[in-house]
Amino acid sequence: HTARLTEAFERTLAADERVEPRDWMPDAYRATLIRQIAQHAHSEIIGMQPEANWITRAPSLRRKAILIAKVQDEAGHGLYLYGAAETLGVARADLLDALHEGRQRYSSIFNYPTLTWADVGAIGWLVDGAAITNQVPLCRCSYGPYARAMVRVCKEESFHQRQGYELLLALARGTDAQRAMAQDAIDRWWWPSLMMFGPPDAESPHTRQSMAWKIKRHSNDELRQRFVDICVPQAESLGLTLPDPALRWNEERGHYDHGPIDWAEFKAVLRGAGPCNEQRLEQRRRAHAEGAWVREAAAAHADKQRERRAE
Ligand code: FAQ
Repeated sequence: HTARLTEAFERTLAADERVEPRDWMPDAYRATLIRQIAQHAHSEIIGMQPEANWITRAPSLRRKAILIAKVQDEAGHGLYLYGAAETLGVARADLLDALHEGRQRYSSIFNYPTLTWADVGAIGWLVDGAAITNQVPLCRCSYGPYARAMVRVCKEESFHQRQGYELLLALARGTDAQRAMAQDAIDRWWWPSLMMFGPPDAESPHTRQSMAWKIKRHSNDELRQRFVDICVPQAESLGLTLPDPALRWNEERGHYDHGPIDWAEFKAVLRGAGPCNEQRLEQRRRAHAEGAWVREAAAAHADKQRERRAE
């Protein structure tokens, strides 16, 4: 029986069709999706913190309105993603517990501080830029609910990326101090953005299987290279530099070569030893506790509605 189900599952993958929640799927496929989608959802909501740090200090009403909208979009992305994870048979409350207890991860990138206003621009340009590069192929992920969620998320993220680029462009064309602030932000966010794509292929335990299952469509290093190739000309048009003296066009490969990534730093951040790991989790736990009354009120309201309908 299982052999027949496995065969049907493999046929769906081979035909490039989507696996849907009611379809049979191998336990390990389900577990991998839960891990990746939950990590992705957690990243969206933890990712609200670094930028939210600047909402009250945005330099104009226009910039403030844009930033509030962006951070709100990230909350929305988290909700679609928790919803997609729930179709695999897990409860949102359990996923949040796993995040709060450090049993599930969120992206390394959100453990870095936002020190100046220019960091909001660098996050939009580089962090959202890396997120899009990684997520556009996920629109073709074999699991239907995740693939469909990615379509809207990517559209919103390309708006986020442009607002970051436009913000940096305004600073780059501003005073010397503004240009220096933009350059400093890029210097700090460049390398952590490259780490968002995950460990090098040779050290990535999940890539091979996830690619065979068509969850991932490209390896970590392929997407990282694609991102570097996109950013170099964009940095040139900003008139700012990327902090890597080894960056140069390789005619033979048809790609930019880049210098070595500090994987020890990446591992430290994953271990919880990044600059803001404790602060981010602490803030998340506090927000969850302070929101308990909202969840209780929503549940009471739903109960009342149900009772009324039953009358
Ligand atoms: N940070 O074998 P692999 C955003 C873990 S964008 C932390 O290569 P995989 C938008 C990995 O989980 C950011 N952990 O794993 C936004 C695994 O852990 P485990 C979120 C990382 O899954 C913008 C281990 O290392 N995007 O939020 C990282 O095949 C601005 C081995 O790695 C996504 O989550 C990392 N960077 O490939 C919001 C995209 N990299 O459990 C606000 C979806 C790896 O074995 C503001 N996810 N790990 O111990 C993916 O595409 C994949 O999961 C990868 C990792 C590519 C991240």
